[in-house]
Amino acid sequence: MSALPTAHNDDTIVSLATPSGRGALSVVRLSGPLSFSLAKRLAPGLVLSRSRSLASLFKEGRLLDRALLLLFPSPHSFTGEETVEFHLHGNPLLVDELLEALLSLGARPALPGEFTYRAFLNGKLDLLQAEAVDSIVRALSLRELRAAFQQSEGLLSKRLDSLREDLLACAARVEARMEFPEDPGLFQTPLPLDPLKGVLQAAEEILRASPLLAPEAESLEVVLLGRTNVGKSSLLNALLLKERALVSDLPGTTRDYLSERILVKSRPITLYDTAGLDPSESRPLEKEGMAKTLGLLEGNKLLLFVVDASLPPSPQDREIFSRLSDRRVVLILNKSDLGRAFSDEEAERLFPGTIGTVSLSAKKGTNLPLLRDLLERELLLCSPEREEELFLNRRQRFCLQSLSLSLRKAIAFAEEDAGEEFVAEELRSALSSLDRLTGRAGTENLLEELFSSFCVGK
Ligand SMILES: Nc1nc2c(ncn2[C@@H]2O[C@H](COP(=O)(O)OP(=O)(O)OP(=O)(O)O)[C@@H](O)[C@H]2O)c(=O)[nH]1
Ligand SMILES: [Mg+2]
Repeated sequence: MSALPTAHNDDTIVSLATPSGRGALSVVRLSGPLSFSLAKRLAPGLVLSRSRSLASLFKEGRLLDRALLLLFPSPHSFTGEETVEFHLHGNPLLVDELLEALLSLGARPALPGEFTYRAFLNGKLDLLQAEAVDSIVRALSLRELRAAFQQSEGLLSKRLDSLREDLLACAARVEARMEFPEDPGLFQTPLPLDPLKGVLQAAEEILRASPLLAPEAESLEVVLLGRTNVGKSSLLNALLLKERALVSDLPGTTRDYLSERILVKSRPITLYDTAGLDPSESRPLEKEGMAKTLGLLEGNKLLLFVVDASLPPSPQDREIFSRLSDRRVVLILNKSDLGRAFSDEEAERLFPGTIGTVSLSAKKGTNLPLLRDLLERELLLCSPEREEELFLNRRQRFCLQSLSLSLRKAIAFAEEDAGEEFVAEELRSALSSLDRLTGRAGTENLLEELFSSFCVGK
């Protein structure tokens, strides 16, 4: 990824801001000092004092499109620079024509994240808000989206600002004691232990308000497993609402496991379809597939144990099930459309200790909502929703953790009377972690890396 051109921030940059492809509209965003004049070159009829106009765009004397143009004078735009948005008809050919025209007039293609980067440089957003803009685009669940939006509005920034003020006040008191050791008035002021503990508590509260810290904690992982031919792949397809996995009436269809994400009540779940388990299997490829299935069972995954309920339970089912003791297992009685060879009660006796039983038909889709409800319940169990949530990314979490570590050390030094210098040193590093978190003090490398992971046009 090319570095963001910190030295060329007065270029006028352009990019498609909507997904490429056909649709009702495509939006092209142009930002930088030449924006208005370039727009005027393409749309001679444009009145620059109006914030929005329906304008005819011309390229080499030919009418290109009639488009809605939004004009944002500096500093009243997302980037803080003069900005024009072109709302074109949604055809990639038109977009290319417009981009080409703007580039030939002196604009340059925007790099990934460059619009947000400029907003940050121009003080429109702090680093946390800028990251939140990216999170809004990437959010996979409503819950994450809500948190990202609050963060883009400065929720976290405000809390960190007040935390910084308190921390500065503590640091100032410690530094003053070092500066004027002779001054009896100051010397008698104790080290600011309680205020420091308050700051530590506030920092740790922020960490705790992020229930879904790691991306893996956010997504429930669910493995479909069972004997061959019981309908695991059919169930995966039914939950995905598309024919993702091959289904056939021959046992051993699925050999390599595959994974897909689904949303349940707007939250992501990773589903694995696996090779059917047949303890009597001896063919090498099939055996390898089964070994992979068993490998997948590691970790804290929810297991959907699928059986064909239209046939009497087989010893193979029992054998597989016996290997799943102490795991979270849901019993799926599939093919119930073909009639049931045993009752729910018998099933529970044969396969005891599961967290639930769902009788369904993957083929007909019967009772799938019951399974989805059960999955939703499991999701909520892994992280109950709270009033206020923060979805911290790895970088943010790392800064907060270093902040809290430095504060702990500072408090320990203060408590054991180790000397002001030690306390002061830890407080300085706590402040620097905090400033790295909000972007008040960020090295250019960090910024470049961060923004270049955004989408182009953001
Ligand atoms: N009647 C009926 N047939 C089903 C149902 N679910 C699956 N089948 C059929 O059962 C056969 C096996 O289905 P698959 O989904 O390939 O089963 P699988 O467990 O993934 O099989 P392997 O990949 O071999 O392990 C296919 O012919 C499906 O159409 C169901 O709910 N009702
Ligand atoms: Mg299969």
